Amino acid sequence: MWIGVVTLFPEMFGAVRDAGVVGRAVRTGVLGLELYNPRDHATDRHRTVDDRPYGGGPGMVMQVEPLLAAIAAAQAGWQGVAAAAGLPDGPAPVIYLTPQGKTLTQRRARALADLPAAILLAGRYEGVDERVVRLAVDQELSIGDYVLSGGELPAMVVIDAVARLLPGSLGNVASALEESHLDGLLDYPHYTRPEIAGGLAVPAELLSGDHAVVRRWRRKQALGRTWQRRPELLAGREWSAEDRALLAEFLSETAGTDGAIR
Ligand code: 9D3
Repeated sequence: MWIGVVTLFPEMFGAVRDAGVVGRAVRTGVLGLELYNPRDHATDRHRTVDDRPYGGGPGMVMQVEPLLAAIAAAQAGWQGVAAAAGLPDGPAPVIYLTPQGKTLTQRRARALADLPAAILLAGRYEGVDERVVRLAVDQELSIGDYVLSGGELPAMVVIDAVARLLPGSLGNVASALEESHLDGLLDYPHYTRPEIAGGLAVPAELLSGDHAVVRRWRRKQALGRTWQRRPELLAGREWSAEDRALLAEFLSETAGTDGAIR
C-alpha cells in the first residue's frame, strides 16, 4: 500500500516512519510513505498557508490553494508509483483527519488497508477551508472525542493501525490470529517471570503446563473482563455453551470483588 500525507509538520512523522511495525513495513517495501508540505506550494514571499476566518472569530484557517496543490502533488506521486509498479491507477482517496469525522474503528482500518493507496490530510489551526473538503476530500475520520492540536497524531494513528494489517507486515500474522482467537473480546492478562513479583503470584493455571487449562483460563478472563469493562462489546454476540459456562464461572469466582456497592 502507498500512503501520502499532506502536513505542515512532516518532521513529526520521522518516529513512526523509522520505528516499530511501520518502520519495518516501510523498509521492506510493504508500505510506501511520502510527505507533502502545503508550505512548499505557497506562492507568496512569506510562504503563507493560513488566513483569518471569514465572519471573524478566533484562530486561523488553512487556505485552499496551497492545500489543493499539495494534494495534487500527492496524487501525482501515487500515479508515478502505481505506473512504475504496474498497480491499479486512478486517484487515491483523500482522507481528512478532523474532529468532525467518523470515528476510526478496526473495521475502518481494515477497509483502508484493503486500498492500494490513500492520501491523509492533517489539518492545523481551526481546520481547512471547507472548499477543500468539497473539492478534494472523500472521507473524514476522527480518532475519538478529545481535543488535539492538529491532525498529525491522528494520521500517525491511522498509519500504525493500517500498517500492521498489510500482508507481509510483521503485525499481520498477530492481527489475523487475534481476530480469529479473541473475536471481539478484550485481551486476557499476561504474566512473565518471575513467578512471584511484588508479593503477587502468577495464576496457577498458567503454570499448570496443561494447554487446555491455560486456554480455558485465558478465555474466561477475556470474557469476564469484557463483561466488566466493555459490556457493549458483548451485545448481539452468538454465545457458545462453553463461553456461557466460562463467563458464569468468572462471575461466581469474582463475586464480591467487583467493587460494586451492596
Ligand atoms: C479548540 C478548537 N476547537 C473549537 C471547537 C476545534 C478544533 C479544531 C482543530 C479542535 C481540534 C482541532 C485539531 N484536531 C484535529 O485536527 C483532529 C482530531 C482531534 O482533535 N481529536 C480526535 N481526532 C482528530 S482527527 C483531527
